[in-house]
Parts: sequence; C-alpha cells; structure tokens
Amino acid sequence: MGAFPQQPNYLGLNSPQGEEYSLADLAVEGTIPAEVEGVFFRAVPNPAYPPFLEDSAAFLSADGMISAVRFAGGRASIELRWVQTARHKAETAAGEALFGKYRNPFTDKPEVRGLDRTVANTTPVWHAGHLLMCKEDGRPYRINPRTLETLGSYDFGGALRSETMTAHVRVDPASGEMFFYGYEASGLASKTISYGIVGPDGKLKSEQWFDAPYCAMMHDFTITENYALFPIYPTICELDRLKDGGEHWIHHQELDSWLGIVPRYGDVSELRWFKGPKGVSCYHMMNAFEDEAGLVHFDQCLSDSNAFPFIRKASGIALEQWELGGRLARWTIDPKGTADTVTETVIGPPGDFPVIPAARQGRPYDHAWLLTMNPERRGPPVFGGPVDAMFDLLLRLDMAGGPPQALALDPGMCFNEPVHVPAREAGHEGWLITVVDRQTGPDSFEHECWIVDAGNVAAGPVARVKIPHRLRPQVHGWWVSAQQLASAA
Ligand code: V55
Ligand code: FE
Repeated sequence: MGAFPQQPNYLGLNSPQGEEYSLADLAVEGTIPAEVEGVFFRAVPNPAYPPFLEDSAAFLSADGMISAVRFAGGRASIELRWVQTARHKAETAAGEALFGKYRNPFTDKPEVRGLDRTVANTTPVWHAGHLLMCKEDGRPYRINPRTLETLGSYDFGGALRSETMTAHVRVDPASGEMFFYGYEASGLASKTISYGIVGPDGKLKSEQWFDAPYCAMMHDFTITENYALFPIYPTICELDRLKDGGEHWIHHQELDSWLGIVPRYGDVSELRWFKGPKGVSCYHMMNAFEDEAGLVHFDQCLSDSNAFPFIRKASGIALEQWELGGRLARWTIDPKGTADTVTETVIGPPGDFPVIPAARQGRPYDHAWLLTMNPERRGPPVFGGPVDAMFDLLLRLDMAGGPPQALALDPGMCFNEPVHVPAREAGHEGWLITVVDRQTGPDSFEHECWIVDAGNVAAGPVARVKIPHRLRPQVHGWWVSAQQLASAA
C-alpha cells in the first residue's frame, strides 16, 4: 500500500487508523454511574487506502467504521470494525482505492462503475431493534449490534424506493416511529426528496416523493408533533459539473434558503415553502416544536456560509474558518398563516453537534447541549475533523434564556459529539458520554471516554474511561440502553 498524502485529511488527529480491535475491561478513573448500562455506538470515518486523485473533501468519503463502547456493571470495553460496504469489499479485494472524488462517480475506476459507492460513515441509527450505519449519499448498511458484523445494504425488506437515506433521522418519543428523508432520491443531482415513516415494528409505512427548489445538500431535518420540516440551504449539486470531474457541492451566497413544512401524516401536495435568508448554511438542527398559538419554531446551528472550508474554497468564497459567523438561530413560521418568510431570532451561541433528551424530540424543551469553541482558549484549537479544527467547549444551554453552564477543556484537548443517557429518577438530567482527545506531541494523541453529569457539566467528568488505542475523529453517535439491546432480535 502506498503512503497517504501530506494533506489535512490524513494528518494529526486525522491520520488513518485502519486497524480493527476489541479491548475489554478498560481502566476507569472515577465511577461509572449505575444508569450508564448499554452501548455508545460511534461512526468513525477512516480511509482504508490512499486516494488516487486529489480530493479536498476526502474526510467525508473515508470508509465507515462502527465502534461500540459497551458499559456493563460499572465496567467498559471498546470495539471497532469496518462497515463491509460493497465499496470497502471491492477496494479490499483490489488492495487499493478504486473510487475517486467525494460523491462523483465519474471519477471512479471503470471496474467499479455502477457499484454502490456509499461508505456508511456518518451515524449509527438505532430503531426497532435494528442498527443502521447511515450516510446521506446512499442507503444504510445494517450491522449486528452485538458482533458489529455487517449484514448488508438495507432497504426495509425491499420496501424503500429512494436511492438515499439521511444520516439524520428523527424518532418520535411517543409513537416510536422513525421519520426520515433522502435527497437526490431518484439519482445523482436529482431534486427529488423522499419522505418516509417507519413504524415502531421497523416496517416502512409510507414513502412520498417531492421536488426541492434546487438540488441542495440536506444534511438534517426536524419533526414536531404535527409536522415534518425540510430546510434547504444553497449548497448545490449540478450534474454537468460532476461529469467534468468537478466538485459535488458549490455554495451560492446569493441564493435564498427555504424551509419546507408538511403535516407529518399528510400528503406532500400540502407542502409549503417559507423563504429564509440568502447564503446561510446549517448542518445540524437542535430541535423543532409547536407553541400554544400554533407557531412552529425550528432551532438550528446556522452559519453565514457553508461551514466546510473545502466547500467555500471550491465556491470561491474567501472566508477563513475563524471569520465564519454563526449562531443558534430559531426560525419561526405560522404554517396556517399567510406570511411566506421565516422570522429569525438568535437564541444561542455559534456551535455544532446539538444534543437534546430523546424524550423532547419535536416538543418544547428547556435545556440542550452544544459543542463550541472556547473564546478564552490560550492557543490554537486541536487540528482535525472535517473543518480542520475541533471543539473544546461543552455547553448546557437553558432554553428559557438563563446563563449556560460550560465545561472548558485545557489547550490541546477536544470533544467529539456526546450522546445523552437519560436518568431514571425524575429531576436528574442524566449523563453525557463523549470521547475526549488530548494531543501529547506533534503526532501523538491520547483518548478517553468521559461521563459527565448532564445537569452539571461544569463539574467535569464523573468517570474517565482510558482508551489505550489511537482513535480517529468520530462523526455521530447513538446511545442504546442495555434494555433496548436485549429487546432486539
Ligand atoms: C457531514 C458529514 C458527512 C457528509 C456530509 O458532518 C456532511 C457533516 C461524514 O460524512 O457526507
Ligand atoms: Fe451530521
């Protein structure tokens, strides 16, 4: 195997770590709370083979690995396995990369034309006893949650029509249904959006298709008790550019954003589009809900342009990462009113990886957690992840407007996305579990899995699980309780 390029996607924290491993009985400092019984599943992109083409977006098309940090009886273990996608199998058989640039099949080697190119690297989704590794450019891969063995590409027993499914599904806490969508659902660069509902039994109950105003990167969406909300930001794909070997995404500062809303169980012909500000972008929504007056509030980690430096660069947008403005923004709309624009209110600081209690999904909520950059940090952030800089401040936000609680890391340390573990007793906010990386030298890192009291993050971790292995940055995670796991077939 050749060497990886000396390029940000492969350096420092991002350096490839291709090895599968299982490590039992990890050393723990502090005490793992009794409620933390279950599995923290993590999606970890990891390039198996050096690229044969230069690709500044390569972080996003690194092969998916699934990791499980298992907690039982106050002890912890960790495992990591490749997702055996058709793509990973083909490249492993060849012993080299065969797929070209991020989401551009025209750049692939001829022998893999037509093969499923998804790397299933973004979110481990748990629903109806199924563990699915999802990426927005394709269908999910199903994983055995006990062994981490890949069971194959998943289409809900042949029911799914869409060629794609988001990595950001929403599970309704009352009905147990999983709401999802797929964009580019009818093929590369198509405007088709698929909107689907999966019952608590895992059966696809409905799938409807509609067209977006343009073919946009739709990374996340939200539900409320009565609606599904589809945001569109002007990061756009065009087929001709792909055919020329170009980038999948170009961001357009001059174009409008949109928020589509449809009754959750309605027909997509009832969909209404509300206009938002020009040029903005968002990867993750925190939540959405309806108030007593019937207004719908849509809370998102909004930025003034696309947050990925390689997308801004390809788009000719001269804005460095530290110059990019952002905010936690609430867009309010009246789905029954006559106005057709959103009203924006700033409700929190810039940041990303928003977390809410699963029980508040689509409902009014009074607290949430967010990662951000410490404005008082002395020194540079840890280099790594898709934006070349990792977050080092964990906030608990009071949605009623009270002061946030903050857990700041020392220079040289950073957070990966936390998951929330609910508490059994009323009045306790539960726990956050997050992998913390610490840079110990120019190319050396240590990693720990921290458990933090979710209602008292400023107190720091109650337990630190030592992970005696290099870890690459995680994208998203999912908490599956021991009870949920036991109920799975
Ligand atoms: C994101 C991640 C992706 C992707 C598109 O975090 C957007 C945002 C890990 O893959 O393909
Ligand atoms: Fe995401």
